[in-house]
This record gives sequence, structure tokens and C-alpha cells, in this order.
Amino acid sequence: MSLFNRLKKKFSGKHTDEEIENKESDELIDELDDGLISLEEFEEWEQEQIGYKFRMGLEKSRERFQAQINQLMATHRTVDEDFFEALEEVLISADVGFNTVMELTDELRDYAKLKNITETVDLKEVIVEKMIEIYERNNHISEEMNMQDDLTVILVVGVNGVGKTTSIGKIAHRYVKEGKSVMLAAGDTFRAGAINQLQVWGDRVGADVIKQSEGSDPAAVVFDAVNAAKRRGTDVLICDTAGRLQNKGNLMKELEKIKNVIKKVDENAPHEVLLVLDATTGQNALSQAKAFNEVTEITGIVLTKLDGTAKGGIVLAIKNELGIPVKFVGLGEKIDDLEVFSAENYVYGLFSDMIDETSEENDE
Ligand SMILES: Nc1nc2c(ncn2[C@@H]2O[C@H](COP(=O)(O)OP(=O)(O)O)[C@@H](O)[C@H]2O)c(=O)[nH]1
Ligand SMILES: [Mg+2]
Repeated sequence: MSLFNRLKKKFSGKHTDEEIENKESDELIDELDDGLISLEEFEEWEQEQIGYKFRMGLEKSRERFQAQINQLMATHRTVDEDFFEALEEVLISADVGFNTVMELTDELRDYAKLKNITETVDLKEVIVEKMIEIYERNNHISEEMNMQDDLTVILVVGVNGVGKTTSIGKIAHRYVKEGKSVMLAAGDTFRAGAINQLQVWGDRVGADVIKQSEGSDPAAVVFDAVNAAKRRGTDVLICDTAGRLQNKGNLMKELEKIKNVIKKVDENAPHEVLLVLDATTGQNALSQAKAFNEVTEITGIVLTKLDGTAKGGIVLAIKNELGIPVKFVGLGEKIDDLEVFSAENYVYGLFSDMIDETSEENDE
């Protein structure tokens, strides 16, 4: 089945009836428990809700991208070199990343030649399909979180202001909702207010916070936390860190030290080192990722503020040009505005109008 058909079926095919659609999740979980709705109905509803969130969060990117593609098709009706160059510009301006854009347009050129496509509108769907194809290619890196049966330790790194603490709160909330016990370590001892901010999140989501006073050694805080988590039988420990990148040598030393104290307690930990990147900073986010990856091994990216940018192409660039999987995306400031990244949901969020349009055509 082609990607478009797959997405059509998943998101805009048969909608669950409105009665279910407008309910809150707590209400539905109760109904599921009481046997009033089936597990399939519940899961379908859940899928739609997630698709809806991606759609809302990616509104700016979608509108901009769609307008540009439509304009491109209106001004370039025939498939020629001019068209491909204009398309390259559109994609680069959407933060897709230079190498990825070149790969994409080269494949489109071949495809158009092979299929004898002369009108640009006939390439519209293929552009989207190629994007996801390129995203899914070389998928040797796992997008799943490396969760353990006993304690899972997650270290969260990234420069100031990208959304580390907020994302930690949101991720903690997800795991608490799944019934896991979660502990947070206030490893950003550098910035005034950072410890308190994490404590506020801990209180909100129901996670213990291990902290010391401002200015204390982050490795000491983390060491205390891993020990406490082991002792209390905690499922997930998430460690916040300070985001100073003005001196790579210092940062490397600090992160090494933190990792080493974690390993003293559990030699296989940390199980995840998540780098938080702010999608609104575009190519700068890519350079940050490169810099951090040189300092310490990054196992996944949390891409925040996708709702705040009109350049959603950054997701493709990160995966393709760095080879690090995006594991979570931030789609807003609220506690529930964080989703597990899924290429399908992302593409749906970015192109839903186009996908819905074609499904109407097919339904006729
Ligand atoms: N719109 C939006 N804002 C976010 C998102 N994630 C974080 N923020 C905001 O970014 C700002 C910095 O977040 P913070 O967690 O303190 O960053 P830190 O310095 O890396 O810990 C805060 O105002 C957050 O509310 C997101 O996904 N969307
Ligand atoms: Mg912080």
C-alpha cells in the first residue's frame, strides 16, 4: 500500500463516532475498564488523538509548506530543471537540510524520467512519499526508548533554554501515566531557579526529586539519585543537567564525570542520553547536535517547540544528516504536549490537508 493510502486509512478513513471522539481520555479508560468500549475502539481513538496533536502542533509548518508547494506548482507547470531548482529552494528554506534535499530532488528527477511525468502536479504526492522514504531509509538505529525491566537511567543534555527541564517533566508524566515510578535528579545546579523549576514539575507529575543546593557538584547529585533510585526500586530516573557549552572541554569533563558516577552504581547505565534541541533554531540545532555528539554519545533527540516554527523540515535533517533518531517531539508548552516521535504522524501533521484532499477524490 502506498504511503498516502496508508495514512488516509489510518487518519481519515473511518472515523470513530463523534460520541467517542469528544471524550476525555480518563472517561474512555473508565469505559474501557467497564467493557463499554472495545480495546480496538480505544486504540483507534488514541491513534486519532495523537494524529490530531501532530496536526495542531505542526500547523505553522504545514501552512507555510503547503502554500509554497502550491505556489510552486502554479508557477512551474511543467517538470523541468527550473522546477527542480525552485523545489530545492523551498525545501532548504523549510530546514530540510542540504544533503537531504539533494538526495530527494535527484530521486524525483529519476522518478519523473522513468514514469514520463511532465506535469508538476503529478509529482505532488511523490514528493511527500520520497520524504518519508528517505526518512525511513538506513533505519538501523532504534527509535524506541531503551527501557529496562529494573531501573532505567536517562541523562538529558542540551544548551540553555532548549526545553530540557520542561521535556523532563513531560516525559516523567508519560511514564507516571503508564504506571511507572519516576524520580528526577536536579543536575542543573548552575542556574538560579533550575532546581526549583524541576521540583515544581516533580510535584505536578508525582515524581520524587533528588536535589542539593545551588552551586553543588552535579555529579554528586546524580550519584545520590541513582543510589536512591536503586534503593527505592524506582523504574525510571531522569537526570537534568546544566547546558553550558561555552567550553567544550569543560562540558565533556562534566558529562564524563556524571556518566562515571552513574556507572559506579549500574555499569550499563545511562541507558539513554537524550539531547534536547529547539526546532525554532533551525540549522543551529544541527550544529549543537554535532558538537554534543563529539563530546558524548547521544542515543536520541528530543526536538522541542515544533509548534513554534514554520520549518518542520528539521526533523528530516536531524535523522538524515546526523544519524541520530528523534525519540520525542515537543508540540507545545503544556504537560501533555510531548509525543513519541513517529514518522507517519509527523508526515500526516505536515501534509494532512493534502492527504485529506486526495482521500476525498478517491472517495468519489
Ligand atoms: N512552545 C513550546 N515551548 C516549549 C516547548 N518545550 C519547552 N518550551 C518552553 O521553552 C522554555 C525553556 O524551557 P526549559 O525547560 O526551562 O529549558 P532548559 O533551559 O533547557 O531547561 C520554557 O518557556 C518552556 O515552556 C515546546 O515543545 N513548545
Ligand atoms: Mg532547565
